[in-house]
Amino acid sequence: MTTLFIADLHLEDKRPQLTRILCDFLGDQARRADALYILGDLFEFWIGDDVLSETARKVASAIRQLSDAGVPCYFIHGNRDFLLGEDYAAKAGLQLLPEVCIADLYGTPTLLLHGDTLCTDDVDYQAFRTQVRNPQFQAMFLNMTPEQRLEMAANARDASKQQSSGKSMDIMDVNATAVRALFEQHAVDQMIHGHTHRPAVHQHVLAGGTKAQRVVLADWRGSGSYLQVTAQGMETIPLPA
Ligand code: LP5
Ligand code: MN
Repeated sequence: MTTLFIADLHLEDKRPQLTRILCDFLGDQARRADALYILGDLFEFWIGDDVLSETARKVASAIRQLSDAGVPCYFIHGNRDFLLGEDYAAKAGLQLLPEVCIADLYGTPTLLLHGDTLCTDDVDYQAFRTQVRNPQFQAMFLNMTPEQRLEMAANARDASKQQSSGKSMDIMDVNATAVRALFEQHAVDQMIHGHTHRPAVHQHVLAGGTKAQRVVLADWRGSGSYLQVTAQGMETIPLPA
């Protein structure tokens, strides 16, 4: 009885070794899981289901084999792949989840999300997010040619890199008040997310003194890993290169 979590893989054609590590994991450890949750930024960027990279095709086929073998595979969008749609999900056998959801992990209701919405001090990012999550903006973007979309995504990446280098680490981390508010809104005391690339287990004290645990997933920049949750507890397991 085990549920697995991964996030922030940032897969792209330029880094085929990461895709291979994922495919090995999907065909091995993940086969024995009750479910696999991918909490966003599976891909470095996503410009539409009609423009599939070689990496995206390989990943779809590997996830499909896992879901066909009976392991449900869930996906929550990240800030890089929020345009991943139902067409790709169907191809990959992925079930798309809303941006915040609750999973019952062996008796512990647990909030799952990418994590970017908790970074409320990063007002420039939140403004950008509001713009690009607007359905009208997305329809306009998806109507552009693949070349135009690629160029726009590359410009957004350049602007993001430039602006992020001038932001403090604190601004780019989650806001503790936003975290507590989300816990209290959903009346749960466990949360798992990614996005900040700062893996850790944090303790929060909620109104009334209740203690809550927030687990931040590791990214795959250096090497691959996954979080394994069982009835006994959780553990981050590194994957061989
Ligand atoms: O991803 P990461 O960790 O490097 O940085 C994020 C935030 N940046 C982003 C932007 C993405 O990297 C851009 C790539 C998206 C690909 C999708 C393509 C499809 C849509 C393209 C539409 C243009 O998410 C970064 C945070 C950081 O996390 C930490 O939380 O700080 O936020 C920013 O840097 C945002 C900037 O402050 C403002 C962004 C300016 C971009 C301007 C682009 C112009 C196009 C405008 C269209 C509406
Ligand atoms: Mn992210």
